Amino acid sequence: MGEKEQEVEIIRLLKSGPGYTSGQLLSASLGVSRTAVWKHITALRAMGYAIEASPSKGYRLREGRPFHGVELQSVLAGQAFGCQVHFFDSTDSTNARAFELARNGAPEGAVVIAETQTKGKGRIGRKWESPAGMNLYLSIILRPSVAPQGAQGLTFALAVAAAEAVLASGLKPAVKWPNDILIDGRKTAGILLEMDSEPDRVHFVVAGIGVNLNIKQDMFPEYIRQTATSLLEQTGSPVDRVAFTANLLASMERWYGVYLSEGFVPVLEAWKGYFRSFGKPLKVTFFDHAIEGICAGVDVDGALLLERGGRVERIISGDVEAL
Ligand code: BT5
Repeated sequence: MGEKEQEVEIIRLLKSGPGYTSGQLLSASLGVSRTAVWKHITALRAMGYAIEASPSKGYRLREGRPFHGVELQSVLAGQAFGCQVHFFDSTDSTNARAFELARNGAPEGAVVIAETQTKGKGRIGRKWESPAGMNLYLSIILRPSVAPQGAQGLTFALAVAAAEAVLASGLKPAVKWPNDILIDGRKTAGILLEMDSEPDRVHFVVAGIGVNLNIKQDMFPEYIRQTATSLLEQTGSPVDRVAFTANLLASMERWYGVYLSEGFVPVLEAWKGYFRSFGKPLKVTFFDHAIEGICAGVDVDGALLLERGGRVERIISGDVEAL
């Protein structure tokens, strides 16, 4: 076991019981000396873990833990999504980091997470607000054997996975076409897919997802305060970011698997289960103009159908707003 794996294992053992874990048990499980265990404890404390030490009882992990790759890895053992976790206290954009890693050959399932992003990206050059210490900013590398058009369906698969993770927190999420997750009509998560491809083959996809977990309403910048929300605001209790992330990655892995093995149909069916805009008036904004109509659903390819003046228009990109 390498040094990092030993730290991961210590965190896993400390979390496995409510009380103290003896230094003897830790050193026996890791196959290292008690002094080596103590060194790891010191390193983990330096990362912000509140670990109490009692000479007679051993070590105990207190609540209020930071969000570190080391802890995430301790709960992800065996999952393909999260096979590598590259954790940054701060970076410009996790998508940019993941893109670099993918270019250098990082495997499918490798994940980049940051505590804060200085240039968090939305679609078409927009910004994703990414304050430190409270939310999730994650990018994952995917290497599907599909043509570039096939990657579009992935957005829906990942939106279903994100909705499922929010549902597991006891909330009622909705998807906004094509890929926002809303709670109570307000944006909680956004997904950004970027890819490296040639005309008929995808080299890799970087799927970025930002989820507002523990941010308070008054901490959102003014321009999104009325349109954004977080899980904390909706449930009233703080979210364990490690547990949420592990759950989300498991859902993403499952829906990615469904998409690859069964295709778009089951993904779209699941997505429709979270889509609540049927029959509702919508405004769709494009680059230089906007149109309004009644939502007539989505077609087999996932395009949005908008009824206007007796005709149904098929929309493949644009920003949707409920009226
Ligand atoms: C998205 O774009 O919703 C995709 C967001 C993807 C963010 C993740 S975080 C990890 C990874 N690394 C990155 O750099 N990006 C990805 P779009 O549909 O264009 O929505 C952007 C719009 O949402 C902005 O123009 C704001 O109006 C709003 N917005 C910005 N930050 C927000 C936040 N934290 N919560 C809710 N709404 C936000």
